[in-house]
Amino acid sequence: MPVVFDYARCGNPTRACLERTLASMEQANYAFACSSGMAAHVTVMNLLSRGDHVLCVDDVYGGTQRYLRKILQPNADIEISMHDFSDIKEFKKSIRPNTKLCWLETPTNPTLKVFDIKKIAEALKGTGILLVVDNTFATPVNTNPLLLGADIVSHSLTKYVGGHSDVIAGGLMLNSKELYDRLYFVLKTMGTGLSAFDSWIVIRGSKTLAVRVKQAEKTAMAAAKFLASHKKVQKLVYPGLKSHPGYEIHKSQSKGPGAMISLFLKGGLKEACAFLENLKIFTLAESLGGVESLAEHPATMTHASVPAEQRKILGIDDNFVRLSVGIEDTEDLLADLANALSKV
Ligand code: P1T
Repeated sequence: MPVVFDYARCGNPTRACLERTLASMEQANYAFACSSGMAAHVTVMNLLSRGDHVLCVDDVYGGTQRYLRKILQPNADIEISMHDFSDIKEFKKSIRPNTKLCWLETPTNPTLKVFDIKKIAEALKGTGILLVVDNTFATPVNTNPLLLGADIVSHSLTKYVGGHSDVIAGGLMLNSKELYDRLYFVLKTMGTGLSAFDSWIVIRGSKTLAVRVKQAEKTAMAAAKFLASHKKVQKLVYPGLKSHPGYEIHKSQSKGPGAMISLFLKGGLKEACAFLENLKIFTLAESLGGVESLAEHPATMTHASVPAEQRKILGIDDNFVRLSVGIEDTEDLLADLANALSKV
């Protein structure tokens, strides 16, 4: 973090204060506060050169995929491949001689797949490939990927850390001074750093992060249990339930299950729309991690830009609704879900 503030694009005292907070949250030596989660991603991706390869997990935020597929690949001649990282032998096979960056989300957006950060980091040891973990869904309250071997942690601070859906911001946390210097050069040159005012908003939100996450998680667990056995639900995915295939892995690397739920209704688009239209407390909107509960339809909203065949493979179908559980009264939220389901 700069100690001399000569021009606010390069650094400002309020951003520096947030960066110290972010570093401590992830037990990192260094942090950057960026103008959005995507700005944080772009800052990291600018470490790449023409001909490099990015090994990306197959289920990531739609905007991340759009950037990789529609900008980085065609414009910068960067190779992209997307894989399920569950099988470490297969994972190792997907590494190419020109792989420079491995991009991981866990749990993933939107299908909540869980991957073993430690095993992936071990597989990359000695290769020089940077492991970046987008920790937005897990939050620093529950998971600290740097402690598990990641090189860089990325956050959309717009979500849980900001926490009030009133700011767009991103964060990067890391330990290496050499990497810090390279990233700082990109950030100051491209102007991907966060403004002083937005830094202040994120600092304010960060103070209640832990209590918000724990309250939301309590309701999310109750909601997941309720939904899992509901007759109108085809499948319920939540890392806190033993039915989740990554339950044990998640438990081993995370202090809590988080407050995101993937809900697959019986039926298709008609049923999903009826459910979404009848929710009263959950607001139909993109984004997540705020104090207010949100519901969205990944196939037509956050992940509409993911190619249809990839959506099919991942199960991002018309009957899929993503829930971000907020901190409203638990009983009220459960009643809202029950009422909306009764209208399907
Ligand atoms: O919106 P922004 O602050 O730029 O963050 C991008 C981003 C990065 N990483 C993850 C895991 C994300 O979920 C996001 C943004 N996601 C949404 C807006 C959404 O509704 O999923």
